[in-house]
This record gives sequence, C-alpha cells and structure tokens, in this order.
Amino acid sequence: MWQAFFVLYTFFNQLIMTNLRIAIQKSGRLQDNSIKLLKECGFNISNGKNQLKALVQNFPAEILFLRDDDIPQYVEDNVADIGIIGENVFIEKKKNIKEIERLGFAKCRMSIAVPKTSDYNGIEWLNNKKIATSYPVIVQRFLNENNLNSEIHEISGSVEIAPGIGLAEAICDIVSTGSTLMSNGLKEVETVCSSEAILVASSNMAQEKKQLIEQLLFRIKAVKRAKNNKYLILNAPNDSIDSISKVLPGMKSPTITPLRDQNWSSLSSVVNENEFWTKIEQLKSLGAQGILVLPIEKMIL
Ligand code: PRT
Ligand code: ZN
Repeated sequence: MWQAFFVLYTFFNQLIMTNLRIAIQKSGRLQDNSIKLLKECGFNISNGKNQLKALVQNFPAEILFLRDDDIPQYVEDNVADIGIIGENVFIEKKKNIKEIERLGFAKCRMSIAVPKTSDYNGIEWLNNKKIATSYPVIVQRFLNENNLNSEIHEISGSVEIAPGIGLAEAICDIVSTGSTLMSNGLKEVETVCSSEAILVASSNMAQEKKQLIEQLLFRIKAVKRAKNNKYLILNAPNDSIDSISKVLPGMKSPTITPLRDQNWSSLSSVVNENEFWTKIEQLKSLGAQGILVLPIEKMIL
C-alpha cells in the first residue's frame, strides 16, 4: 500500500516538476567550455556527446544540444529557457531574447580583412566594394555606423576564400589568432566588434523558471569570481601588517595568524588576477616573504 502511494507520489511529482531547459552547442568551439561551466556549477550531467538531451541529476534542469545558430530561435520560442551562444550570433540573429551573463570564454573578434596586396588606405576604401560574410546584420550595422555604401555578399562558410576566387574584394569574419586570414593571403584592417560566450534567456518565462535561473546565476558568478581571484598566504614582519593589510584588503580583511617567531605573522587574503603582479611587488617592498599563491575553486560573497 505504502509502496504504491510512493510510486504514485514520485510519478505526479515528476509530472508537475518544471525543469530549466538549457540549450548549449551540440559540437563546436562552445561545447566543451559550456559543459565545463555547468559541471563547475555542480551539475551532474549524465553524458553530453551524441545525445540531443541530457538530464541533470542533481538540479531540476535538462540540457538540449543544438546548433549554435538555432539556439536564439529556440530560446525565443521558449523551447529552451536559457542558452549559451557567442555574442556574435546573439547580435546577428536579432531575436527577442536577452543577455543575462557574460561567460568569458570563446573570446574572438569580427574583423574586416582584405588581400595582403591590396592598396587599402582607410575605412573609406570599403565604399562601393563587395564584402563577403556569414554575418550580414553585423556588417550592415558597421556600414551604417561608418556611412559606407558597400555591397554585402552573404555566404555560409569558407568566407576567407572569397577574395581569392573573385567573389568579393573584402571579407568580414570571426578572427581569433589571425592565422586563418594569414594563410589565405589576407590582412585584418578593421575590427567590427568583439565577442565572447554569453548566457541568454527568454524574455518571458514562468516565475519558477526565474528562480532556477537565479540559482544557476549565483553559481556561475561564484565560479567566475573564483577564476578571477587568487588566494595568497605570506609571512610578514609584525610592523608591516597594517600596511600589508591595506594592500590586501581581501573579501573583508586579511586573516592574521601569529608565527612561532614572535616578530612575524602569517597573513592570508584574496587578490584579483588583474592586479596580481602589482600587488606582489608592493608586498615584497613591504617585507613580505614566502608568498604562496593558490587557485580558488568557488568564491561566494
Ligand atoms: O555547428 P554549429 O553551427 O553549432 O557551429 P559553428 O561552426 O557555427 O560555430 P563554431 O563552433 O565554429 O563557433 C562557435 C562560436 O565560437 C562562434 O560563434 C564564436 O562566437 C566563437 N569563436 C571563437 C569562433 C572562433 N573563436 C573562431 N576562431 N568561431 C569561429 N572561429 C573560426 C573563424 O570562423 C575562422 O574560420 O576560426 C577561424 C579563425 O580563427 P583564427 O584563430 O585562425 O583567427
Ligand atoms: Zn553555427
């Protein structure tokens, strides 16, 4: 009797339970980092690859594996509640969705490139020229901002070969290291925009989904913050503790523990990656010694 009740309870519970549906790229440059981020947020995902859908075992969420170009439409249509895409795709697709968090990976830029041998002498050169691209919306926005009247030739892939086969005089494509442009005899002449992976969300969704997103965002922020900070432990002469504490205020104030040598203390605190080396120089000049630097896994304020 009780067993039957339990089975029925579980069944109805699952029926009414709302899962947060998260769309990520099925394969490509965004996939590994998207899965890594969700795992760092504590998600236990059964198996990503070769599946269209995966259930998160320890959070009311499921992962949908899709082509990155399709994710904005799925999020707009509420098939997925949130998604991870490149900012370039977000701008290009112009869907009714919103950016809710920048994720800091898949960093790249969109640039205009022309043949190395071209007599390019400034942005005006592009006027009345043909530009090949897979991103017509982004290119048109750039042309409008610069009062240029160029022709956009939309192609879906291998944009970098367009000038070589006489399809266009310039291209606009994603650039990361620049080696693709170089090996195709092209030079980068203008940056159109920069891009990184972002989390996007549907503009209208149920309250319980919003709460789940808030929970996920809390975790993402803790993971991102941890990546941007380092944990420092150092030894300092007692008479420098005040000045060192000013250099290393940490999350509230540094932890100070006396050493066996009564003139010295151990001090630990958190320092932001951006100011790391400047702070190390200041600490050294204040007499700090034996500085240990440790990575932080999660950082919750
Ligand atoms: O199959 P699906 O449609 O899902 O994937 P996709 O082939 O459209 O996208 P994918 O996986 O190539 O890229 C996904 C996202 O990663 C892009 O939308 C960008 O936001 C981001 N990203 C970051 C990049 C690059 N770096 C990148 N280097 N996307 C593409 N490239 C390509 C670029 O198109 C060019 O061919 O790499 C080449 C340039 O690289 P470098 O290093 O030679 O300059
Ligand atoms: Zn794509």
